[in-house]
Amino acid sequence: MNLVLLCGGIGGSKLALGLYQQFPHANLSIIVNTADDVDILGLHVSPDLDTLIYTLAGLANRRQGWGIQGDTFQALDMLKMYGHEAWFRLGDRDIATHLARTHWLRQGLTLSETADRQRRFLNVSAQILPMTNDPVRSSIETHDGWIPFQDYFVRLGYTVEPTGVRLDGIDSARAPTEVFESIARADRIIVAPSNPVVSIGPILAVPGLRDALVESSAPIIAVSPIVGSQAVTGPAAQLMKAVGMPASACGVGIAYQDFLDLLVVDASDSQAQTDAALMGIEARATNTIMSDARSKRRLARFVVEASLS
Ligand code: FO1
Repeated sequence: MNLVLLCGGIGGSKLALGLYQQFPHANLSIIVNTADDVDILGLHVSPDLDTLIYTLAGLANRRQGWGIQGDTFQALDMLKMYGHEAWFRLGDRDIATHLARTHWLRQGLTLSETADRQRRFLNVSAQILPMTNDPVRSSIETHDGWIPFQDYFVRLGYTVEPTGVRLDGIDSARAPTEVFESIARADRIIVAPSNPVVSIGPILAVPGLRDALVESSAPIIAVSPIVGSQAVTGPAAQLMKAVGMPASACGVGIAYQDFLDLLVVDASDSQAQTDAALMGIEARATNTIMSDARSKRRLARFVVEASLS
């Protein structure tokens, strides 16, 4: 079975892990957002790629979702002594990843090739596919002007009101061939419960990618990251409002309606299925909160099996 997952960072990686563990014999290809990538002191940091690969490799800091379990911050402490801002908390072992990636990129490898090397060295068997090898960066509009995504998310802890989202570089970005090939051979395509604006949005905005989904004959199932009017984690609801989308599970379905076959909503969200039906979106409810290994695998099984019936 060929499974394709469209994935952002923390929420997406949880479902990725569920699929990876529940379907160990499937060919799992994961298309990953790279619009959160950031340059820190010349190092290429790819938060969503790293969150995903660390999660599948069993290295992730499970409590915070990002970074490496048990990592230390001595390099960052030293950088502070040199007057460097330290709000983006790079751990020592994590810095090794960024050093290796940046070195490989300077040797001429593409981001896809670095991700493939990284996952092989960390014994991850899933195919990890950055959405593009070209630089695409999200910026958030606030009442004080535009700021880079990581400033909004990490430095300001998404406490400022977003009023718009921009994806610099998206028009000239190209998806690597393997991304289109994975979609073409997919038996199921799953859209993770990741932020529909700044995680899944950039993937869908890479020229040609959304069309490939619309044309795919594989069932496409999305899991809503919104329960009621709130995101399970992070600023998805605020960002959806900022770009004029209803901040609800149904709003997620509307955002994907042109290619979506099934929307999976949380069982506690009584309004979601009714609203989705009114919009002509087929929805099914289950527990979508992935708090432990069992619930991740259970949701993974649900989304794959739901598309059979
Ligand atoms: N998220 C935080 O909330 N605070 C951090 O200091 C932080 C550091 C960090 C370092 C490396 C990395 O790969 C990710 C990191 N993240 C941090 C997470 C990350 O920036 C966001 O979760 C994603 O960009 C949103 O998907």
